Amino acid sequence: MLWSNRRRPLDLARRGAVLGILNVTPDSFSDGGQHLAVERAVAHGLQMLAEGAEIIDVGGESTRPGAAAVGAEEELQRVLPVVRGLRAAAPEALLSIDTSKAVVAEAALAAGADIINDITALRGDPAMRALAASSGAGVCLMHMQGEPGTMQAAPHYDDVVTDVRRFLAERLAVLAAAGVAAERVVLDPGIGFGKTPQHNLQLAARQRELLALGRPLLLGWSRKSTLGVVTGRPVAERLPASLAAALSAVVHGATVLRVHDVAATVDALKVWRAIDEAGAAT
Ligand code: PT1
Repeated sequence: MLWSNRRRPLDLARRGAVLGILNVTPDSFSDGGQHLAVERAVAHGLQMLAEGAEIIDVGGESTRPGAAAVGAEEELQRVLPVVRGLRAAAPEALLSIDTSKAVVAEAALAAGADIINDITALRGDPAMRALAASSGAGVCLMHMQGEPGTMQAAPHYDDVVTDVRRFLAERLAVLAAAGVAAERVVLDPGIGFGKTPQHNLQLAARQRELLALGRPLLLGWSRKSTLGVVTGRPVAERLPASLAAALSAVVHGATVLRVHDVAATVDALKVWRAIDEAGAAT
């Protein structure tokens, strides 16, 4: 156990918790104005909780390859009402805030978020480390080579798994020195963040080498372009591929799965868990 709010702990010794993606960007819920957009986003978060998500990840800045950065004011306006609304409607839920800006993370934590999900692994904003230490929030440390705007230009590694493992070990040490206990941290190899499809697939195949760092793993494969390369499918047709990647991740030891399609992923995990428990019982 380590990620929790005052009401509910999440058992991170148990594999296969679903984190539902709640993007609050202008392309997601905004036709019809700001008020409606907030209502719809909150409703979508509640829907994912009803489908069995353990955590809702609220994000106001797209970080997919080629995405442009947004300003702090804009990001705050997008995410804060949604965090507030979800916290009010779902006091038990675990909420994470997907941001690289300390002002956004701080306001979201004050509004009831429990976890900082910062794709820069707390390198992007110098104030983020102190906030992580003083707030007591959970932290997801993710590997990324480069920055979202340019990271897919020419990803290069000597050995991607060794490089990612070394990076995550270094970040764990930096955070420990800053007063963020390892018990609060989950690690993420950052699928699609400055990596070719082959790099991503190697990380999936050799996930166990990352587990050797002694922390739970979070994996985000949902609808990503590597799945498009493998299957030849456009983003709207990647659910089967996403389920296969999620199941592979959990079989290889992942604890948290970051997904768009919560109900389908929860079903897939139920089947895996039933098989796993039948094996354990014999
Ligand atoms: C992730 C993640 C994230 N992914 C965490 N946070 C995104 N902790 C946003 C593509 O190749 O994996 N872990 N926050 C979304 N980013 C991407 C990256 C989306 C690549 C799409 C692609 O299609």
